[in-house]
This record gives sequence, C-alpha cells and structure tokens, in this order.
Amino acid sequence: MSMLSFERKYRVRGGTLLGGDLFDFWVGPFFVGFFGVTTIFFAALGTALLIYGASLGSTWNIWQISIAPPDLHYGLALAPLKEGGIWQVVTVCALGAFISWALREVEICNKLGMGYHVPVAFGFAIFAFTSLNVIRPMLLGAWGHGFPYGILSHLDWVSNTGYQYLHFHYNPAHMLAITFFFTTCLALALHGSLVLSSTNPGEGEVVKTPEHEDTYFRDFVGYSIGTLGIHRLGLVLALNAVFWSAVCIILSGPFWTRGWPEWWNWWLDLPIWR
Ligand code: UQ2
Repeated sequence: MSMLSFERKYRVRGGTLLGGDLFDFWVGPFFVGFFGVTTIFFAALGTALLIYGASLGSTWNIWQISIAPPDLHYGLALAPLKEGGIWQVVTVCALGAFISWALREVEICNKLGMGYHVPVAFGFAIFAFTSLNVIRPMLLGAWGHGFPYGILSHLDWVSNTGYQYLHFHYNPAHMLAITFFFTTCLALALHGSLVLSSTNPGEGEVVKTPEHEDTYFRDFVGYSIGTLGIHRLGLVLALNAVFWSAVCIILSGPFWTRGWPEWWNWWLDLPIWR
C-alpha cells in the first residue's frame, strides 16, 4: 500500500493546528503531524503501563488480565500506582491518544478542504468513553466507579452495573440507544446491499446507476432517500446510538439510583387511572 500516483497531488502543506511545518510530513502512507507524535506517545506509554500492570497481576492469560480502578475509598484522589494509579494514568493516556487522534483528523480535513464530519463523529466515541470513566465517576465521587481494563473484567463490570439497576433494559435512554443501534444496522444493510446489487451485478452484466437505486426503493416502499441522504441518515442514526448510550449510563447512579423498572411508576401514577 505505497503512495498512489494521484496522492502526491493531495499531499499539501499547511492546515496544522500546532507545530507549524515541524511535523508536517508523511511516513509511508501516514500523515504524522504534531498530533501523530502525541498519539504515538500516549498509546505507547498507556500500553507499556498496561503490560506493567499485567506483570503485577496473577496471570498472563489474555482473557483474564485486568487493570482495575482504585478502591472507592480513594474517592477522586490520586491512588498509589499499584492500587489503581496505573488505571488512572492509563485513563489519562487513553484520553490523550483519543483526543490527539481526533485533532490529527482535523488537520487532515484542513489540508484537503473537507468538512469536519469524521472528527466530529469520532468525538462522539470519545464522549462515550469519557462518560463511563470520567464524567460518571466524577458525578458519583470516586474513580472506582470506572470500568476495569480487561477483556472479561470489563464485561463483568457491564453485567454487574446493569444488575445494580435491576433490569437495565427498562432504562428509557438505553431503549433509545438500542433502537438507534438496530436502525443503524438496518440502514447499512439496505445501503450495502443496494450499492452492491447495482454496482457489482455479476459477470457480463452492466453496472447500474443511482437512478436504478432510486427506482428500486420507489417501487419497493414508495420513497427513495437518495444517495447523499442515505449517508446523512446513517451518520445521524449512528451518532444517536452512541449519544444515547452515553446518556443512559450517566443517568444511572448520578440521576437515578433505584431499579429502572421502578422509573416507569410515573405511568402507573398518572391521575387518569383513578
Ligand atoms: C435509498 C438510496 C440509497 C440507499 C438506500 C435507500 C438511492 C444508494 C438504502 C433507501 C432508504 C430509505 C428508503 C430510508 C430507510 C429508512 C430507515 C430509517 C432505515 O433511497 O438512494 O442510496 O442506499
């Protein structure tokens, strides 16, 4: 995957947010930039700390390794490295790497004169991580409310946190998030299959145009959202899925401490039933 002939034309100088021309170069296919350097720095430091943390643990089994946040009694203070401090520094490294990556995306947008849609979309993913390990722990008053860094342990955390609210599927924001996840899958399945059906029709067949795609859906459901529209819809659906996921976990604990099924009592308590 070396540089394609037309890529030289797009390797334009400038558009950087920080560092000016100093890091304004490519290594193979990759743009570096100041934020490429900071991404590598935070990712390498975070990974090294995770490996060091694993070395202090009782297993090298990849599924069972876990780097836990500090005990709740440390509150929002810094903990000793071996008692959750590693988790705290890794969390800072993760955020440093994620935000650096987003800003590198912005610099590439600037170079190419493109919109900021990609870094904005990635920003929603950063917001989801921040909700779990920064915003919610701060609202609850202890870093110990964050999730542990481990393959199985973070799954256990999700399960335990869910059961703490009896039945997480009764969380209305969780319901919205799931609905957006499913609808995102529906939209991408429709879009992917439609594009392949018209542009990859099989040996000896001619490639079809967007007019065919529009006509297919007008015949089928009476409406075509259009070639630009389907991508706008996809982005809106996907960003809403991530956004309501973040909302549903921030609500749980800081703003609703009982079981989620009980939240629906407002419905049973409506005066119209009396
Ligand atoms: C479409 C269109 C595309 C598409 C798809 C549609 C030509 C290539 C999939 C059809 C999408 C519709 C009718 C909206 C569906 C709504 C939801 C909420 C899933 O019209 O234009 O471009 O890929």
